Amino acid sequence: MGLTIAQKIIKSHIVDGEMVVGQDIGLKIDQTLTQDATGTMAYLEFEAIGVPRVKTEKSVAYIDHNTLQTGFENADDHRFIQSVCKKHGIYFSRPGNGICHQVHLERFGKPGKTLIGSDSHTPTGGGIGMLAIGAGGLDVAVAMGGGAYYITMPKMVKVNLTGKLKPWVSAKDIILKVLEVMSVKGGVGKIVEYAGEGVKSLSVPERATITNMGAELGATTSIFPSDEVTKEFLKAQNREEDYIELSSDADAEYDEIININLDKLKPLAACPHSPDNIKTIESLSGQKVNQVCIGSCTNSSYRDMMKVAAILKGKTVADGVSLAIAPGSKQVLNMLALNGALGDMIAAGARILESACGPCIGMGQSPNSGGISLRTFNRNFEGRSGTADGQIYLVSPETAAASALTGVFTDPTTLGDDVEIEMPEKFLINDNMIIEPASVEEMDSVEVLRGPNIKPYPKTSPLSDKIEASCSLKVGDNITTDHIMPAGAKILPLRSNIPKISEHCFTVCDKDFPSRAKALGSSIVVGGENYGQGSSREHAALAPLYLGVKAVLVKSFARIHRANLINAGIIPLTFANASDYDKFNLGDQLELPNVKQEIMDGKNITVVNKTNGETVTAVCELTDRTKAIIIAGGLLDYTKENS
Ligand code: MIC
Ligand code: SF4
Repeated sequence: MGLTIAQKIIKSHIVDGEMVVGQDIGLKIDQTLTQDATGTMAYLEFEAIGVPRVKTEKSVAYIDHNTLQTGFENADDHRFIQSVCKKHGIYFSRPGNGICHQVHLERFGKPGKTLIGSDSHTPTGGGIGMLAIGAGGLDVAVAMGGGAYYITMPKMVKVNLTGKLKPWVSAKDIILKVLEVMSVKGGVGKIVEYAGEGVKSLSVPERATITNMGAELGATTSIFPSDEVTKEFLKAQNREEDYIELSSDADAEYDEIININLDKLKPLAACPHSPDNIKTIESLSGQKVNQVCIGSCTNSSYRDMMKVAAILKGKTVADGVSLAIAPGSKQVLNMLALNGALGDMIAAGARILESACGPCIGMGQSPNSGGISLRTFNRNFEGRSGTADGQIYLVSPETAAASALTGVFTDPTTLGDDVEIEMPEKFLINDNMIIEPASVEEMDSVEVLRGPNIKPYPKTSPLSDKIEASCSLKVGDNITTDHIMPAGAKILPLRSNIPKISEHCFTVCDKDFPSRAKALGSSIVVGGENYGQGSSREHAALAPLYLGVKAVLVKSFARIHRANLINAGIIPLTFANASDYDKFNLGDQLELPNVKQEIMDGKNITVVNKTNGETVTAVCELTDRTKAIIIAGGLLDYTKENS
């Protein structure tokens, strides 16, 4: 039987297990990336593992999330990461160099290689034919130390693209369409591969927009073939030697096939508060807009920015609209500055931000109360913008720029002739903001610089025979990591300080959760479907760990968050019967009377609700390895015990 693209890369990297859907497989990891908001923890964990120099082909640390420096914390974290990188063999991308995924695509991504990153949008690399997967910081630390990265062998989905996008319709509209079809949980346990005639007409950055936002499907990753378009892109980045051709075999088998006719696609928006709440721009047209933000790892490439500049040229942003633009990388920003496009944006009244995540992670530019904000980003979860009642719509750069000028939702297809943006024959290459690590001879003399806000990993303990705990919180479906561990300008500077950041855990849902959980000592969180969707932030597991959460009992989990819970030694339980969810309430006294033995024996865990006398069965699907991790008290203890 022929293989899909992802199966080919998996086959050449598998070091443990078999390529059978549903089985745990260990992969050799060629490259890693971290960003600063997850990076400090990842490097503290790497230090705790005790490997002196990374064993990957290339590991890169980016500073792009916590770039607002309203106190010493973020700057200290940047300095810490820079010094760790120097010492341990990691390349350091300085603040100002751009958003991790955009820069990685430009300068480091290679078709056919494996990449894991401590950021859920790492699948951006799929746009260049990499098997690029988002993971928890600890998984990245283990991979940097030479350890395998484990995933459940996913099912394969083929998205067959026919036809060609009509003028003003964008790659963003393709992924919004896929989200409409598959939903935010439709990709769990799957890899999405793009195929068909339509692929050829998409440039690498457009492909990367699509694989980037595949994270919102809950998919393990998404990937495009590596073809002539890929080769041209690598050539223009002066990296032609990194090219290999990669496509699926003609007789490759897919578990699911989705057909999208690009000719028929219209400009779309994901409406508040979920990336799969899709409507056409046409149906929203005329509604007032207060803010427009253009940028983020989804839509900040040279092509996107040039398109926006062309739409804005010679015009003025509507009064009552604030337009913020953050080009994705120094390369992009510098090219716009040199060719005049930046001048067109500034002249139109755009507020130019540094090349970083910025408003996407609530680092500034929160909209006004109840404000309607059109963003080219990938997530519109409630409160993420920093304004609790902000109404965030996710749209293409074309729709965003057109609407910024009119002040109302505007379908860009009404703009007349499209502007064609040629991909440059050569990008502007200047890697002067990437610092190389110290040589093997010099690395020992590098001092790691720590600030007072950097606190150690929380205390863990091996699994006990039984757990007695109260239900400290009951939540519904689609709880995101932004609910569990909110971000934003005030909380992000605490990413290196678990005791402090824990004070904000779940406060979006219930402001008393942190004090209640702490007072209870041991507790269990109960939730619905797709629990933990969104970010890879392991803080959404480490803060609960610090607050004494022993298990999470839900209807279903999102992939990365479930892995982060296991890594933190928190037991991920799902209801055997989803209706048992109704048998649990806040404050109930719960007991897992025989949990350790039951975990060792198989997968069924008894949960007794002592408050109402009900006993239910929960499922804890673990492999031998993940069982050992839970029993050891988490991946850090397990790794130390086994190395
Ligand atoms: C996000 O988009 O939510 C983030 C911020 O990039 C996160 C990582 C983090 O929380 O630090 C992600 O996507 O993994
Ligand atoms: Fe940064 Fe936003 Fe991309 Fe996350 S989704 S990496 S916050 S730009």
